[in-house]
Amino acid sequence: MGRNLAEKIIAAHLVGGGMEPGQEAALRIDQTLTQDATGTMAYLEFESMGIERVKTRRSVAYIDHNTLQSGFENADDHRYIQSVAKKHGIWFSRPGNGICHQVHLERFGVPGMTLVGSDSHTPTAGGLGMLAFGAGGMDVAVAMGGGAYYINMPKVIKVELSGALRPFVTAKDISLEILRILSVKGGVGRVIEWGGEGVKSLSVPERATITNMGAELGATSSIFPSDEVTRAFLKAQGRETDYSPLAPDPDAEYERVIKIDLSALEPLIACPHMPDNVVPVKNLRGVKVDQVCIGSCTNSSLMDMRKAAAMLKGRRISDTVSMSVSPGSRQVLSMLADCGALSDILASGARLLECACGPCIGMGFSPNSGGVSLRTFNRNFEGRSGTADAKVYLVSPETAVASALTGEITDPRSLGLEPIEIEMPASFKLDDSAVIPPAGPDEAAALEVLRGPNIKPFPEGKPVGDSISASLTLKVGDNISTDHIMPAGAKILPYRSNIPRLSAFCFAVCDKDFAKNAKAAGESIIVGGANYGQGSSREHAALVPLYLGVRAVIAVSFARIHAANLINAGILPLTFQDPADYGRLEQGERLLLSGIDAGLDSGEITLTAACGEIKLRCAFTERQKAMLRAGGLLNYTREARD
Ligand code: MIC
Ligand code: SF4
Repeated sequence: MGRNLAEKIIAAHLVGGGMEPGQEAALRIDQTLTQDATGTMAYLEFESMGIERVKTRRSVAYIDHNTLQSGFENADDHRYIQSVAKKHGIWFSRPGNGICHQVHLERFGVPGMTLVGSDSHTPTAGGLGMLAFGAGGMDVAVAMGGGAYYINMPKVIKVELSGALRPFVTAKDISLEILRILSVKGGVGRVIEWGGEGVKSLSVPERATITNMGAELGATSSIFPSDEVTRAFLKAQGRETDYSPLAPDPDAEYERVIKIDLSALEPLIACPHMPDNVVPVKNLRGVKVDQVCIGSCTNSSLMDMRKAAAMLKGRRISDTVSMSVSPGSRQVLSMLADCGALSDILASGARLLECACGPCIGMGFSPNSGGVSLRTFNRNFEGRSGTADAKVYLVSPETAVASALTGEITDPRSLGLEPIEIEMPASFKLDDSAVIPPAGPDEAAALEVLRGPNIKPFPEGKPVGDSISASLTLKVGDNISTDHIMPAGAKILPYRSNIPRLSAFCFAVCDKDFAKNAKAAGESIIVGGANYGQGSSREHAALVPLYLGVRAVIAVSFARIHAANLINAGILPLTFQDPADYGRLEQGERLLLSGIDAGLDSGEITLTAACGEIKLRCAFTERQKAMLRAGGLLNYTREARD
């Protein structure tokens, strides 16, 4: 039987475990990436492992999230990351050089390699044929140290594309269509593999727009084949030698095949507050728009920006719309300036923001009260923009510009504009001067790591033990995202390396007293609904609850990265055997988990609550059980080494 693409790359990197359904596969990792909001923790964890030099083929530290620097904290974190990177063999992409996923695609991604990044949108690199995973910082630290990265052997869904996109219908609309079909839970435990004739018509950045939003499906990864389009992109980036062709076997098997006819697609829009709340743009015609943002790791490539600029050229945005444009990288910005497209953007009345995540993570440019914001981004969770009552919609750059011009939600096809034809450049502008190489091993030994006062030690997990008696300090519903658990935004992000300070904001969106109550309780348990922990890879959504005394989370189901982060932190993620039992628990009551040690092996743990006994499921691999018994990944790694 032939192999699909995901299986081929997994097989080529398998260093332990197995590839059968239900098994855990241990993978050798070729490359890692970190960004600054998760990077400080990842490097503190890496340092605690006592390894001198990274063992990967390439590790890159990006600064793209916390670039506001409204106090000393972010700048101190940047200096820490820069110094730790130089010492330990990691390349450092300076602030302003661009968003990690965009820069990695342009300058470092290699088809057929594995990549683990401390950011959930790491699968963006699947646009180049990499098998890339978003993970918590601890997993990235272990991978940098040469340890394996573990995935539950995924099922693979093939999405077969036929036809070609019509004018003003874009790769973003393909991302939204698959979200409409599969929902934010539909990719859990799966790799999404893109194929079919239609693939040839999509450029690498367009493919990356699609793999990027694999994260919103909850997928383990998302990947395109590597073909002549990939070769042309790498050649234009001066990296043709990184090219190798990659395709599934003709008789490869898939769990399911979904067919999408590109010529039948139309512009789509995700409505507040979920990326899968998708309808045709034309259904919302006339809804007044206050703000439009173009950028983020989903839609900030040169082609995205040039198409937006072409639509803006010679036109003015509506007086009632505030519009931002953040190019994905210095390369993109510089090429926009060289070809004059930047002037067209500026002349239209749009504001230029720096090459960083910016408004996507609430780092400035928050909408007005109750404002309607159309964004080319990937997430529209409630409050993420920094304005609690804003209504954020997700769209393509073309729909965003059309709406900015008219001041209301507008299908770009309705403007009667000529179709935009922009060729991918034969060569991109190459300047890696904003990427600082690591020191050689001799020089590295003498280098000092610079730590500012904002960098505090991270909390260490403790063994789960045989019983946990704790209060149910918080009960939440379905689809709780890590933006609920550990919100981001300009006020909070500066404390990503300061867990005690960060803890005051934990779950504040759901219950402003949570941090206070959890601290007072000493030890506590959280109860959640389905898809608990969806969204980002931030391990802070596990480390901060750990700091506040959370010992277990009981949910109807978990998102992949968050469940892994809980185990890495030594917190028990348990699910209800009967989801109806969720309704029997009350916030504030006392809970007892007993027989944990035997339960880890039998797969069943008993919860005693006010309503009686409830059976909980704990389907862990041997490695996960060992981690929980040791009190988390770092303790487990240290024990394994000693
Ligand atoms: C996000 O888009 O939510 C983030 C901010 O990039 C996160 C990482 C973080 O919280 O630092 C992610 O996607 O993993
Ligand atoms: Fe940055 Fe937004 Fe992409 Fe996260 S989703 S990496 S915040 S641009």
